[in-house]
Amino acid sequence: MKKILLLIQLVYAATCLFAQAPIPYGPVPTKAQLNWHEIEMYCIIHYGVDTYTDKEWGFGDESPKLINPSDFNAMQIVNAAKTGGFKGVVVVAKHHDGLCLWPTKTTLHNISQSPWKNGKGDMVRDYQMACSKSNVQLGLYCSPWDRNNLLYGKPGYLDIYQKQLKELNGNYGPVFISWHDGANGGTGYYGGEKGERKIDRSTYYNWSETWGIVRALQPGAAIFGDVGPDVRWVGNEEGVAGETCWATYTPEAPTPGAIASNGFSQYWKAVEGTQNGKFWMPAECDVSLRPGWFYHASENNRVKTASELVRLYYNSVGRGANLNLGLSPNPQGQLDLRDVQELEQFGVYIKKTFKNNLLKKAILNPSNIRNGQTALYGSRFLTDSSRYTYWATDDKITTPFITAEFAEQQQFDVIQLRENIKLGQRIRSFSIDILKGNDWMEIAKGTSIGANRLIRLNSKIWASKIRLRITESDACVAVSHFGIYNQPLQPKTPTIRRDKQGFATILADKGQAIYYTLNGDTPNKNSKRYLNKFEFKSGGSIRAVAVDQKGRQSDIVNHDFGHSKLGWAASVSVKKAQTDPGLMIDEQSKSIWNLSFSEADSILPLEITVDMRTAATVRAFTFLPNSTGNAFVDGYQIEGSMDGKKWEKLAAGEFGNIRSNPVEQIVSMRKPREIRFFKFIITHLTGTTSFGICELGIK
Ligand code: FUL
Repeated sequence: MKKILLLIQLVYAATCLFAQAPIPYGPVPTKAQLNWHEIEMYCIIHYGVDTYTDKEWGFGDESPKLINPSDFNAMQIVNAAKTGGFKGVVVVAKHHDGLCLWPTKTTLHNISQSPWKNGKGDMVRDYQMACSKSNVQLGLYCSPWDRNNLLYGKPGYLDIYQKQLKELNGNYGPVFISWHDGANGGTGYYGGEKGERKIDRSTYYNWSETWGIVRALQPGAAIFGDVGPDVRWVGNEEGVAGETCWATYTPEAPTPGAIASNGFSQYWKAVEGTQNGKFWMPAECDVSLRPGWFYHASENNRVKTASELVRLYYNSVGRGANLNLGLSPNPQGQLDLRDVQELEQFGVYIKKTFKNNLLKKAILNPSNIRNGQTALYGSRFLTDSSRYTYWATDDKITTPFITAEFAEQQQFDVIQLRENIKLGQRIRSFSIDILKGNDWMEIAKGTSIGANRLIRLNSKIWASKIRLRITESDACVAVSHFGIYNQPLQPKTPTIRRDKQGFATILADKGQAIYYTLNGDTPNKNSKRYLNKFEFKSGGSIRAVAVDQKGRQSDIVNHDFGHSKLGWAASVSVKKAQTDPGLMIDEQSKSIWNLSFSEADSILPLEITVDMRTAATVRAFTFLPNSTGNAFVDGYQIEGSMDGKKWEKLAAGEFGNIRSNPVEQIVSMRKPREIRFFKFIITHLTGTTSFGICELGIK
């Protein structure tokens, strides 16, 4: 009897406590979404036929025989991600070219037809094993668009796609994310029929049924799609969320081509989400470590540096979104050393930054604690390691503050805040002050916190008293983390420029020595010291490092230059209204040659002829599109000539994924060519009304 009474009392006490907890506000994350938030950073791995054909989107007619890596090593790839601090990897099990990297029963176009492991291999299985060994979570991407499949675009394909999802989600253990993207329909091989297949992307895949399959097999997986259902695409492939970024979202149809005032190439409301939106649908920021998603040897000098990754981290994870970084194994089946090193340096830097929350040694004084229950909602929960214990205020208190007092002055340059998102996204805006003499001085402010909010100050600040003010909240606050941190000191990465005359300059902060290499080697204190600008007309790669007086090294900066364009002239085959063709060859990526048109057919094929004035050896052509245009060049042909009369076709093809990832496109030649003139012939455009070219060049 006594025991029963005690139990009743306990249940009563627990109910009281529960009743006093803040009521969740608005939509809240599911278990799968909570897990996704905790992961914060993961990598998506693109490897397949494109790795061997030097393309971003395979056409679908590539032979599986191309896949024959000498040293495929899932462990090396997964470990590199892990060392960088990434807690998951998403394996691209099938890309748009349709080649399945696992021995599927749904199509012969799969890894069993490749010479790798005599057709007995299964790359998805290798990744699964590597992930479970390294304690990294596995995610899977099976492209809905399949340019190989005969039935794509017809009703029969859905069954195949759903069966592929069943195999992947049923046979490889738990996955944390099921990734689905929006690229679909268009030209392709389609079982040999070739041509264009159009689909209605909102009905063709019967998403409710298709996602139902994933849900049933993988209840712990968050489902990513352009517009959710669990995780939304941020709307660019630059890895950047809006400065204000809500985890909640009321989807709207995208407005293709519209240019946002904040400079994003394609404005989707997804970049900021919706304050008080209908659904919990946080943003994923995807961006590749290299310019493209697949490996291209021509991009080996353009691997993002650790400090670029740090910037992306603050612009994605630091805004409550997740970072999905693209990794591109090489034809041998591993990541290049440079990619591994940048990941590692990035991981070390972030770890060092967040090792020590200085607020742990401060006395925290909140202006209000919910029901006065310090033990349940007090400020000590702000500096513990849990994301779900929290400081809360009384229901009516929506603009509280909290002061932090140190025994002595502290130096810091990063501020971190988190809400307990199990209770929804509640806070609209906040400010941070420091005490200067007798006055509070605001040093930072922002809107939206959610799962994570980081503010990186421009310079280090000293203070012994800091204050967090919640300036607007939709409900009483539930803050789970407040931290201040000090980034490791490191000289600023040098910058490299080349002027119109073809001279290269390397700049670093005062008092720092610069060392550089021109042969691709990693520069260090033993490399050539930079003293004056030098001639660099024919281009190539410059790598530089700054070293301060204490011997600390900056990040290494890489810059790939094409041939200098001094004296070049350009002309265009149509007489329509357009800006000066010279803008395409002025070495200024911001100046754009633009052309407006109504029907693509009326201007295509469109020829741009460039006279380089003297003959040059060409290893590759480069094309930088205008990322803010309505239309993009995705079909091209390149011709070369010595005299401007007799032309030879040098290359033709498609710029896959150019709309979503409008980076510089490089068309490499098998053999270097000696030419004086080249023609860039546009054979196809995606979209209508206007398009632009920032630069054309050679390497
Ligand atoms: C996009 C695809 O079209 C790209 O090729 C790449 O896979 C990227 C991650 O997603 O939608």
